[in-house]
Amino acid sequence: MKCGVRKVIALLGVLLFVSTAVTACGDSSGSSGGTSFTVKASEFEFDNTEWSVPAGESISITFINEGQVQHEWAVVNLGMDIDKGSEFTEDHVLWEIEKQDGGVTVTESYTFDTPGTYQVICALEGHVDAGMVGTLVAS
Ligand SMILES: [Cu+2]
Repeated sequence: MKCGVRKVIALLGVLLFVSTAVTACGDSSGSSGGTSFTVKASEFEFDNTEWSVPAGESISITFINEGQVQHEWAVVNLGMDIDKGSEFTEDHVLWEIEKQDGGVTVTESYTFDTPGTYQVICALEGHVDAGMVGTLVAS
């Protein structure tokens, strides 16, 4: 009897561990990319934090603002990464999907001619500091 109870507890423990691991995997930011991909924005994160694209090819990016407030997806010029939002000026922007209202979906295309690792931010005030930062690698 006691042994059976212990087995049940052990089994519950394993199930809890597995479900936690699956949830963590589903929630955590991963990577995305290719010649077309989707970025979802919300308060205050992108659904991915890494994107990989082929340099020199037209990339189609669908941006979905799933949040309540405006968000954008701005690619920072090579070598101009910022550490905090207060450093940002429009001169930092190489290209961006401009700010969109909550619930809006747009698709835009851009070609990253120069290979490199680009910082991606939501440049709206406070959003970088809240965590809306990622990396795009063109290679
Ligand atoms: Cu934002």
